[in-house]
Amino acid sequence: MSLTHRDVATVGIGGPVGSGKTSLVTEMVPKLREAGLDVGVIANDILTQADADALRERFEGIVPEDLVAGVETGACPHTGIREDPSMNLAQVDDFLDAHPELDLVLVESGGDNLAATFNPELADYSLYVISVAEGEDIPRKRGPGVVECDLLVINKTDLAPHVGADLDAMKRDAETVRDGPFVATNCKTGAGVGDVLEHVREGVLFA
Ligand SMILES: Nc1nc2c(ncn2[C@@H]2O[C@H](COP(=O)(O)OP(=O)(O)OP(=O)(O)O)[C@@H](O)[C@H]2O)c(=O)[nH]1
Ligand SMILES: [Mg+2]
Repeated sequence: MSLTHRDVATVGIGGPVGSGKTSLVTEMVPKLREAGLDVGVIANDILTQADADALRERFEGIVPEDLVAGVETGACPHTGIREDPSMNLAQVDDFLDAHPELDLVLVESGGDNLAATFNPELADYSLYVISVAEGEDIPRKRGPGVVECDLLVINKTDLAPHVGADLDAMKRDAETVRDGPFVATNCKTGAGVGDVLEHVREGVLFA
């Protein structure tokens, strides 16, 4: 994948409301920092700065606070990441003005309805996070977010037995509906997050 449009790699993180996008970012960032990478984070939220505020607090001491920003997209999360990503792109530029050394920016989308895909101008690589607790038939429904992302993340694997979801069926369906890879994660323990980072590295950082 070539990074022709700007001087920093960007990774979009989409997925339905509550699937674990912020939790995944929370797990990824310390590991990226341990690997020596300078990271910025943008959290898109419909009407608040809630995720950005929570992330800024969690990353205190490991990410400068001006590298964690919220973008309020208004009613529809798709707009800010796909149709008109200008607010997010302006934020990436602001990060770069203050921190030209940046290696990577993570952009969390607001929660959507399986349809949100990232504008390639905004994201060089895209993750789509679904949760087993939303029902085992989510991959089978072939939402554009699930099908078209670079990496599908099936999160909350720990909850599968509690909600009667067949994780193996979800994995089989993910293989059927997608050409690309998927990873199963538990963001409560960090299981699988290393695999997510390997894909991200292959997708953008060492491209
Ligand atoms: N059991 C379990 N809970 C999880 C896991 N990942 C996230 N959660 C919980 O799920 C809830 C929602 O997680 P978030 O990370 O806020 O989800 P989100 O996708 O960022 O949500 P929005 O930004 O509001 O769309 C929180 O209570 C998390 O603690 C997981 O792997 N297992
Ligand atoms: Mg969130």
